[in-house]
Amino acid sequence: MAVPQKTDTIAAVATPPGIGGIGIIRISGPDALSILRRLFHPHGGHTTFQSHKLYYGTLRNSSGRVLDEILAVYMRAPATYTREDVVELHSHGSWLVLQAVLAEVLAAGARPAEAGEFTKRAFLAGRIDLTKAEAVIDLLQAKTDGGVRLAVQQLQGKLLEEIEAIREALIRILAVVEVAIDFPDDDVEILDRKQLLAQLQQQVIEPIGRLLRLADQGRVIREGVHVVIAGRPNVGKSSLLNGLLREDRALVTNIPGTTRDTIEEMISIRGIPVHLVDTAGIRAHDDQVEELGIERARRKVTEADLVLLLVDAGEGITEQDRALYDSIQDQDHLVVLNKVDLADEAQLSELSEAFTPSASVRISARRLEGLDDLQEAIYRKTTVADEVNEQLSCAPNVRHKAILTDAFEACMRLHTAFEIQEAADLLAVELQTALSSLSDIVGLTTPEDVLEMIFSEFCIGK
Ligand SMILES: Nc1nc2c(ncn2[C@@H]2O[C@H](COP(=O)(O)OP(=O)(O)OP(=O)(O)O)[C@@H](O)[C@H]2O)c(=O)[nH]1
Ligand SMILES: [Mg+2]
Repeated sequence: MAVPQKTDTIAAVATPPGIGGIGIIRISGPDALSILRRLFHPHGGHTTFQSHKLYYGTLRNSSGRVLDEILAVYMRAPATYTREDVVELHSHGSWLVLQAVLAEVLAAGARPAEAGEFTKRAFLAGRIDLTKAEAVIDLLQAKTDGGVRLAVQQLQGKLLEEIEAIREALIRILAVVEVAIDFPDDDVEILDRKQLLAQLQQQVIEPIGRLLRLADQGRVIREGVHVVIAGRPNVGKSSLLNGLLREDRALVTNIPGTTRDTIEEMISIRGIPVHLVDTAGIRAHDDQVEELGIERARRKVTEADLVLLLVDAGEGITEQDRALYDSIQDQDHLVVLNKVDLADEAQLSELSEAFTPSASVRISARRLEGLDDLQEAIYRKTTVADEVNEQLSCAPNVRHKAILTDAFEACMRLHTAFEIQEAADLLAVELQTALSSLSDIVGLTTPEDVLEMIFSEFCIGK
């Protein structure tokens, strides 16, 4: 994206294509008002436009033909989305009308806006920081209620506040260290290393660590988790999928090897989108189709955020269960003892024992028993334990997380440097590194190519 020149005026259709009651064309830049005057003929013959007030009238092309009856609003800079003069034309929501109106606006001197250019102008004008600009994209693309909530909070500056507080703490420490550099002889008195270390720990390292944990949580809320139901044939995997969906989605029979392909469906557990995957029962077999299904099942298991290892409590633990259990040791997992209606307490305890230390949950997929407990266990396994989701106020995205990780590492090096009584100028270097990382998050020093990547995710007109 080219760096927008201050002098040009951009325009785009801001509403999505298709038929709608109303469609909006947005114009931003110094010529916005003159373009409005040229094309729009207000009812009642107004000759001046008050800022932020809607006017009713007709929109005409250069030869005077009426293109549509519209409402128009002129918003004077700087109290606008971009901090420039902005005009919005509210026409009928026909794509043809919108295109015709846009063509007139362009002929009158505007140029077509690039994707995200309105928001980029808001950012470059300093009205919003980069985290708020990213929140706009998140809000437009949110797929869950939780995702919308996080985006709105970020738009209101929750993440910005957290980052600013950490940045300020770093600046306070840097100020002391810089005095020590200027007066090297007084180094000992000026640098109360113990106190600076405590400050670094409490006001920088701990908050960054917390944000890093929230980043993982944010991913879960925005995108959900992949939970794969695995086990040997006939243990009741498809019955469990159906039970959690409360619908007969997958075929269930008493013939081992019923499910041959993977089946994916989504459920919501306390607002978290859970992508449930039913798989082919895993066993040694010479049926080629089943073999392909098993291969696919194994792949799904390795990609899962959480594996539910299903075991038939009526039959007890088998060699195959044991082998499968061993193969998922490095992954987050829950052991699910199914068909509890076919086992007594002693058998169940023995089974739980056999899978220690892994947590196990008892259910009957056929009788729909224990499914609430299982959902609760899934929720607890896939969400950060010390953060209550409903109260989650901000969650860094992937870009923020990478930067925060760099800042965290710089702070850990700084921590050591303080401890081993490193010279003040070396401390300053690490402090600067951490500071400049945090500045990248809010967009103070973000390189142009990164900005370009972020804003290109927007649609045109935003
Ligand atoms: N008694 C009892 N039977 C169950 C329970 N859950 C499932 N079953 C039965 O176990 C058999 C196998 O169930 P499925 O859900 O098809 O098992 P699966 O693990 O998907 O089997 P494959 O797709 O062949 O790997 C069916 O006859 C189910 O009715 C349960 O909780 N109790
Ligand atoms: Mg099945």
